[in-house]
Amino acid sequence: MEYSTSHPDSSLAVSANEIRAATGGHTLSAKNITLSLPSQPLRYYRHGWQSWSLAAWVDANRRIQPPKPPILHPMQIDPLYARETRPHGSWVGAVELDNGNIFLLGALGLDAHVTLDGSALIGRYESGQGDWFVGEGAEQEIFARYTDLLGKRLGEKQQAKTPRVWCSWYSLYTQISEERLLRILDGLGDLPFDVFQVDDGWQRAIGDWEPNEKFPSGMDELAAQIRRSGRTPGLWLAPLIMTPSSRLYRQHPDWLLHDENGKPVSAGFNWGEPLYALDTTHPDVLNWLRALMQKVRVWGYDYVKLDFLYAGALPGKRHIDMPREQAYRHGLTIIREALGDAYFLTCGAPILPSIGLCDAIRVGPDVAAHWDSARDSVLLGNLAIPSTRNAIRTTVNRLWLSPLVHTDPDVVYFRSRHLALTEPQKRQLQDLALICGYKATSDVPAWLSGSERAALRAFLETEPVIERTGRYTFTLDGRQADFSAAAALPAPPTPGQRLASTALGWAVNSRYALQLNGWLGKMTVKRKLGDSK
Ligand code: 9PG
Repeated sequence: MEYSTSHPDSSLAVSANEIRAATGGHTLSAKNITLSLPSQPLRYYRHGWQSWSLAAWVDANRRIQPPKPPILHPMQIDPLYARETRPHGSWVGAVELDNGNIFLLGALGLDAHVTLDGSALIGRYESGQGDWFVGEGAEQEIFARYTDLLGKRLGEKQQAKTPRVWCSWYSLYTQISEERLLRILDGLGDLPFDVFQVDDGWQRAIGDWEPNEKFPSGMDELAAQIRRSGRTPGLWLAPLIMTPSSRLYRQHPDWLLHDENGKPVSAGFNWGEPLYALDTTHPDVLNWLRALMQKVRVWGYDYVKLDFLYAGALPGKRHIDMPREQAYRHGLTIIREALGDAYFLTCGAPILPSIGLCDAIRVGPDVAAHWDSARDSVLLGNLAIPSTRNAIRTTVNRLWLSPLVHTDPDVVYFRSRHLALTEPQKRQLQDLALICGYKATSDVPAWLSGSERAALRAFLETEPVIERTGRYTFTLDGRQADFSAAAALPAPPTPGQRLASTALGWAVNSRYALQLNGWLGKMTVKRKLGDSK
């Protein structure tokens, strides 16, 4: 079957079932689809699998090596495609045609991948056949057409408003305690935050979602205190993973996702331990998840951030055999039901399978107190590692999702204390949050000067008129914002750097290197907290 674009000398060959006309293009049903483009395109839009995975326009001639170290692959990319160096991405791919149009191939179902091979754009469903949208047009319009169709299949957001959130992670990291959080809650005074969100550090272990000794009054009492201050209590959990030090791991080894050989599937490495995934097709796991979500609601948390969710969609052998993203979506459906009307933010989440079942998705990697690290981005080639530039790059390339779901760009900074960002860098991050309409910070009130606190208040109160003037350019109440420099990829490594890269990649690919790195990070946070109660 032939599919023609408006391009003067192109006819794109498609082998597929029935092609139906849709606004801006066509839809068709196929397991595999190959579109022959009129010529090899210059740039390719690659869309990473989950929140933290890179989304960017890349030079189509550039082979992007998998990020290092490989031990982190399950938590940063779709591990199934770790060896793919052709331009590729999850569910959707797009190219720039030489008439200035964008040509887009996007899956309308789960478990799909798009790859560019020379001048052929290839789409593939992992299991069975599924629907595709193929279209050509101006960039914003063609992505909007794809988004419309996705919304019809997967559902759209239900909550109208995004809350303004104070989140504990990007100042205190795991060094939280009931006492410290209550002091901060008090220090926020009348700053207009809707939600006070407790992040990682309250739990006994990853898997044991009970308060540890730093929360002696219990999580319900903390929620009540937050509520008394006039804010909505928020809580972080990572319900689809567990670590070997948890009781859950010892008690329910059969709940883990296993590979074909019966070995537990790696979900990455964090907190100094390997991570394992729960099998969301196991009835006992689903009952446990339902009860956990209900418990969190009974404690009093009405804003819930669920993290490391990709684990539910990793490749593996499941209790009930079903495609991996469908298995994840099945688990998420039960979670959503149990959460009732709570505001539900997904993080570390495979993007398409989360749409329609949550209120917000984190659409980039974590911000950090620094802009960019040459070690991480050039030597390790890792653009999913926490850094403010990495967060901006991927978020700005995922704004097309905003009609479907609230897009969380991660927190912004107003402090200058304990921060290695310049004023323009901080401003870029703040502007992106205004564009997303999602406002959050972790700044500790005691770290803010009077003028910084005033700037934070103004940010929380403002709702500027946003206009998009280009791929990376916007105006906010007439003021220009340009993310082009942040969105660009770092230059490829020089021959000398490639050598260093190999050595470093090898050196950090071990639990000991990651444990050392984690320990150093913890010491830095402790030092910062030591001089500011
Ligand atoms: C809590 C944090 C915060 C944060 C989340 C998530 O690739 N990585 O090694 C990696 C580790 C942690 C991480 C993101 C990536 O952070 O995004 O907001 O909740 O967990 O532990």
